[in-house]
Amino acid sequence: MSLIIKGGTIVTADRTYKADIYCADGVIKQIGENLETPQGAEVVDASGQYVMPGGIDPHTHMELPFMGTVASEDFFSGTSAGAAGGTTMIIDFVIPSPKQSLLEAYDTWRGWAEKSATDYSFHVAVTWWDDSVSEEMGVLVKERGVNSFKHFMAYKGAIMADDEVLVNSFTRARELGAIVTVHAENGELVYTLQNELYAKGLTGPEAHPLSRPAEVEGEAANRAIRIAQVLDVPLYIVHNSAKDALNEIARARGEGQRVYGEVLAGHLLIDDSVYRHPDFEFAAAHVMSPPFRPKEHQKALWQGLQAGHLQTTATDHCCFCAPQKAAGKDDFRKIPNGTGGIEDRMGVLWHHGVNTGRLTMNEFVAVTSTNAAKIFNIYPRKGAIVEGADADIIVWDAEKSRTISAKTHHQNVDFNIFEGMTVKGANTVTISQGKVVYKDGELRTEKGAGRYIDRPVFASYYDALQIKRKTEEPTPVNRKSGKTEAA
Ligand code: URQ
Ligand code: ZN
Ligand code: ZN
Repeated sequence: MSLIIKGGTIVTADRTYKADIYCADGVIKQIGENLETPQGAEVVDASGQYVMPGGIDPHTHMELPFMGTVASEDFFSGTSAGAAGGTTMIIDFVIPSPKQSLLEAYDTWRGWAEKSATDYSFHVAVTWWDDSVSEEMGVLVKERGVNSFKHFMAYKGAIMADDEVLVNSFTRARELGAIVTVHAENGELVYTLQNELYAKGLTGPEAHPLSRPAEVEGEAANRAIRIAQVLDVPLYIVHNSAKDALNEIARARGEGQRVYGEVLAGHLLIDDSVYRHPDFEFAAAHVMSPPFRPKEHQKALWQGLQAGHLQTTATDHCCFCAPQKAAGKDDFRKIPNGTGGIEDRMGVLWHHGVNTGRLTMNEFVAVTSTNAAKIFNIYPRKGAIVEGADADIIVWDAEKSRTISAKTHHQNVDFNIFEGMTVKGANTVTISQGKVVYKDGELRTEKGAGRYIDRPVFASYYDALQIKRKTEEPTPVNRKSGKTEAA
């Protein structure tokens, strides 16, 4: 199976140039001007279009069992919808129940993900602690290709990690050379505010954002940053929705701490007015955590992305249909949290990022693909257009307009948070492992074609952190001599 992409302009995170790309055996074999078309190779005509690394969505939850139901998008339909929108890899989450073996949960999710159409990997959540968790984190790193561990600081009574779990898990991750990631909301505060609001008779979705104000996110972001700072472990904060969290990240990064920040396409474009919509289904369809925020937060998040305080974009694709959301009809605390977006992230970020001048095309590639590959240590296999990289590539027509709608999207959910939005700029072709999986509106994905992608530990930033730690090693005072022993 070989394929040649002719006549396009290649756009990577660091340069823009005209060249053809020849792919065979699932990888990029040759990049150069006016390449010969080898016998039997499929030709993709990219003239007048851009050619970019396929999008990497580092935050999805396909078929997640959550809040008494299961997300409606499975690994095949979700990765296919991603391919339709220019995303060629996801990093999903294994989320063990408290007291459940991490390895057992990992095997369960691996089974579900077998049906994926494009490549995938997993962050593993640490939702409880004892020696066996520490032990299994070691097995996951050394034998299962896991290099990132997730911690939900919210969801009290379910999967919330308290400070004891955070400190133990962060310490263990450092020993293993893994990065830690957090959902930063103070779960105790959320729990108290939820119950107070409900007791006051505020039972509708309009209470959801009131129960998790931006300060609740800012506190948790700061707490995670400070714990990571003291323990010398790199930290990645997922779905930053508020300037309260962004400011904590910017402060820490300004002081040289290795903290990375992710922002969702939805949080960049949607505000909290959605929760005051009179229609329950519309408002409930937007219930996710952290919630969509007042407008000034969107402005700050775009600035954070432009300034480099936030490095990646994602979707947190976690879909629940109206009948599922109706579980919270009389009690907002029971509305399954989650929204979709995997099919629209690339288009909405190009339209509101590149077409507005907020982002260059190269920055667009960085925040939709390359940075995630670097942080999660799979660059340049992923997120790059270089010889030897996986042939995960999109052909992008900057002039192509489309209007987003649940009526036409490929996502397996009955709602689209970007409903009615017209965006200019779209992938015309998506290539996964050197095969065309989407072309001019037609999905050609195959169930099970996706591969699990191992992610090695000790990314380069890790070594730097360990060197810093060594140089700051405290020296014991020799009480007999009364002098500090020479370092
Ligand atoms: O918190 C998450 O990331 C998962 C449970 C998806 N739901 C959500 O509201 N973000
Ligand atoms: Zn989350
Ligand atoms: Zn999530």
